[in-house]
Amino acid sequence: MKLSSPKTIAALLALAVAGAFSAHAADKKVVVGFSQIGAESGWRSANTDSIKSEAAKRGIDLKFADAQQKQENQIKALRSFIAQNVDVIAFSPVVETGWEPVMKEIKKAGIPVILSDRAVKVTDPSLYVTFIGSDFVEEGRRAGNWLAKATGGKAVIAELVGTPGSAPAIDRKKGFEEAISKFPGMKIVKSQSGDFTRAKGKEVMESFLKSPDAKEITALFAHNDDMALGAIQALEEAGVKPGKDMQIVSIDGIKSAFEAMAAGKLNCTVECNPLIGPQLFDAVNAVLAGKTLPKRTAVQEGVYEQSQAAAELPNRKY
Ligand code: GYE
Repeated sequence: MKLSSPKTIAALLALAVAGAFSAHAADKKVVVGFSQIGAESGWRSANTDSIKSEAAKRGIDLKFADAQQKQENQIKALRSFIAQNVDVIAFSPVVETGWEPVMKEIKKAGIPVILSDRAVKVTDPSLYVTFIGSDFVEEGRRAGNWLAKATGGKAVIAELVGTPGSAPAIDRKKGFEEAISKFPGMKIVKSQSGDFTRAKGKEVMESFLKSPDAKEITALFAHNDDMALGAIQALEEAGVKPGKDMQIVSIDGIKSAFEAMAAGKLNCTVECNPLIGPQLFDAVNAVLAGKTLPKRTAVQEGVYEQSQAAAELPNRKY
């Protein structure tokens, strides 16, 4: 065979291309686009840290976008991930609805989607591979059951709701209401959104305290710790003793909630684990390896009271 024959040249070229390609494939990093909701709470910051540090540990090229609690920003980020042709898209949807069009675009581009932390409402379940997150209805139930036990089934309750339309706000309310419905002496008399932030939690609690029937309130259910912590500040400023004059239960289990419990100001926190980075990237690898994943992966979590706070504090990782 003559070295200069067209056939030989074509064969050599093919070899060179294949070699270059496989070398590229070997050092090519997995690229994951992640659209985060924002930085609204201690939970969220811990969640972001978990995702970023796990990606770094595994050598994954993470394109991280913060949506500042706005769905339109998340949709923009998702479209930019399509344009960048990332290997996998993951996101934590701020609200449940309105995702179908952009998720169809992602599917058309052939990019697998993993939902992290919050769920979406879509008619076509093939628009995502798996949802990794907590059971928010169960968390609401746990908060309601704890309050029923602590108050002997008698409580006039104020509720600080999470972001309107978000899965945790909808589901936690549902679970809590279901649990307290078994107790005729328990009723919610005030319910308003504090958008999962400390500042809004404080503001809404201040407005609750200004209402003529404020003195009747004996308990507070906050959909997350940050809002409860804001409310605690409002109560203290108004001369009401949080944790004593008013029983307070919230959800997440962040370190500052344990500190507030140890100080006797918060009564109970229901755990919602934000450290889902490792599970998320396990799912990314499984998807890229062509494995089938369960449609839903739950996160393990518990319920903690004041009496456990001091012992548990040193163990808290978020
Ligand atoms: O409880 C809250 C955060 O989606 C579970 O979002 C999450 C919630 C969490 O802002 O603190």
